[in-house]
Amino acid sequence: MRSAVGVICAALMVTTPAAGADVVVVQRNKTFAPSEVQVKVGDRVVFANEDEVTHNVYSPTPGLEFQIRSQQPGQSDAVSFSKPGALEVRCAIHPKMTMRVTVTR
Ligand SMILES: [Cu+2]
Repeated sequence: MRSAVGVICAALMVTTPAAGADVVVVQRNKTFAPSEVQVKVGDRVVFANEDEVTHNVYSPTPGLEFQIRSQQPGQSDAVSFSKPGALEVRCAIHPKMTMRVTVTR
């Protein structure tokens, strides 16, 4: 059992209304789909848990950290990005789950 990752950072806001577009990333069979997305600053990535298990999506990328925390099956949470960068996105519960979000201007 992996210990909870201590990523606690308010640099990015979760569930914030934004003028940008929404890009949906689903979690299914303990996998992110798609495994890579590209968005613009101000867009939101909506992480939708379509699995039958709880996930905990977060990014440890320095300066672009976020953490949704415990996300139940059927739950969706949006993350918006205030600056460009390449984020590694992971699940704190399932270490094999990874994906990438690239944010551009
Ligand atoms: Cu997970």
